[in-house]
Amino acid sequence: MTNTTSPFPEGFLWGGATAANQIEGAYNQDGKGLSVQDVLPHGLRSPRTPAPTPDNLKLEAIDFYHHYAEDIALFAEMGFKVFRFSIAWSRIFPNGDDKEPNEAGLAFYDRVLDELEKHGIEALVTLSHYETPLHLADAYGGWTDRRLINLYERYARTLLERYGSRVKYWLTFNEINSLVHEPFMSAGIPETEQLTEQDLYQAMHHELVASARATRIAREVAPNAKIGCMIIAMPIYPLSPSPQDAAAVMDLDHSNLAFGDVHTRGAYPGYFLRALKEKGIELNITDEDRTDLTNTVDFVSFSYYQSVAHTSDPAKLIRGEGNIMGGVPNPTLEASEWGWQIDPIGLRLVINQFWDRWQKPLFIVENGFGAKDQLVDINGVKTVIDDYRIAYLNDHLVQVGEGIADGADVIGYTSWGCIDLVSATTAQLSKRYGYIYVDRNDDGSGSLERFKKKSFDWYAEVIRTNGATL
Ligand code: BGP
Repeated sequence: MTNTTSPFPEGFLWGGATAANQIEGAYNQDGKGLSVQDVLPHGLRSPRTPAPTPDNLKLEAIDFYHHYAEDIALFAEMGFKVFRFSIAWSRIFPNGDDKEPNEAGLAFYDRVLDELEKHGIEALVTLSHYETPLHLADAYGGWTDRRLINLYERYARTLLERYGSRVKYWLTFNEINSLVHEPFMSAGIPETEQLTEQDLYQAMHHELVASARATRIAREVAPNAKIGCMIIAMPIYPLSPSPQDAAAVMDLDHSNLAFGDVHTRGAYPGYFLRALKEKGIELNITDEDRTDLTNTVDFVSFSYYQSVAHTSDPAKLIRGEGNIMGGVPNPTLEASEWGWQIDPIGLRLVINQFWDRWQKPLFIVENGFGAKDQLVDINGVKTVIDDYRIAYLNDHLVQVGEGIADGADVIGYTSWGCIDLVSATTAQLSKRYGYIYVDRNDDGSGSLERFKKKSFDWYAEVIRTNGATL
């Protein structure tokens, strides 16, 4: 339905987002190999284990592997136009460096796509969402090794050839700017004492080249596919009005914007090369790399949860809880239970900044509110009265509307964790984001039954009216 009072354009892609390791479970079924997530039982700040342990909730997750039809039907009931999910690299190439793909793994995603098509839901696929095959971490040192570019190319080509006519929107790496902050989870890089910044930035370069290669391959084998980069967006405010603080903000902002610049301009920006030089880092960039990087993306996607403040004063530089990207807490903002500061207006700022800078369509592929939910019984129906989640999402979507009214080309919005899933940072289920409650607890107990929360109907109405009810 079109509505003249909504700033959202017709055809706006409303939906939800997930990642394989956080929903699928079935971690060793049908030939799947291990990924780094299978040995990270307690989230990103805890050490990995040598092998999977029973306390790792991701091994079973919410068992989307066997519940996908039921879950997609619920997304369809909300009116989803698009569903974001990732393909588990180690389901397709169990070790990452196998010569041939695992047909059983490919067939699973065919079934998921069949189901989406049945309901007229567009697929948005992330090629690599914090799921590097474990063998590539153990035998290669993850993305520090240049050979991963070719291995990723083989993987990307396999997927683009197989699903290129069915999947229109693709993301190359989830939150690619997280690599230097979370090397193991983000890029399978073992966090040993020998690991240097030089290694990390070289690994970043390898991912950027691999990302551009995926774009190049898509042009060859899947001409209708639209390829996007995916970065963590985070507005950064000066802690004080001093020019020194403003300059510190610019520098920190540059360290994120560089990823969008490379993906949209096809080369490293000068400010970034300067920053590397000042750190004593020299990237090994081949001529072929330079040519690869010129394959720029069709759109820019990003996650948005929070903003931060920043200062030039080292004494005040105390990292906020739950913030993996640097900066300090902003004294003017409230935070979630996990210390993520809530800032809807920041989303409008980011939309404007990215649109002004890159002039590429923008896709908000993650945004949401993690909270502890209480399942209640209302007249015999189990539900969650999640007014706090509705408020967060409503306030953020109003700002998306503002950004669109400002002139930005925003093509879609997929809220994070549209169905409850295992949290990336805490590895728990009690940090919930969904419109759909999944009966599973942090101790692993629960029936896996699905229940609609209050936000389920709220979001369905937002989609039905194309945002006019916000
Ligand atoms: C992003 C990741 C997601 C997701 C989200 C929420 O950084 O791309 O995988 O999990 O953050 O984080 P968390 O699950 O820790 O609340």
